Amino acid sequence: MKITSLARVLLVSVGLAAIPAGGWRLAAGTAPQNAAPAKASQQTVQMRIAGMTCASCAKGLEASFRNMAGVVKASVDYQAGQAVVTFDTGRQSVESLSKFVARCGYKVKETKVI
Ligand SMILES: [Cu+2]
Repeated sequence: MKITSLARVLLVSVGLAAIPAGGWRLAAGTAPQNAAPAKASQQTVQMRIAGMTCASCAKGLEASFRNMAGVVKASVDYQAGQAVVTFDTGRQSVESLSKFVARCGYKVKETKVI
């Protein structure tokens, strides 16, 4: 499941990079099979999160993170009040992830890129 969604994210990224504005038509002279996409740049952020009141909050937030485009890995710990999220910097940022947490009803107290 995890691998499948990661693969989907990668395929979508490759697709977006490979599809010209006009559609699937390949530009003359390009050789897509040789144009392996560069490994997406990734970052991991640790967030202190307030407002989680039970372990289910953490599980739910973790699942929500994992469904976000560009999120590679996510774990949320209720006891520690902390989330650790690895993301593709082309698709998410510390700011976008923080806003997402706020939209989920929690409060980001502190973030640290690790
Ligand atoms: Cu809860």
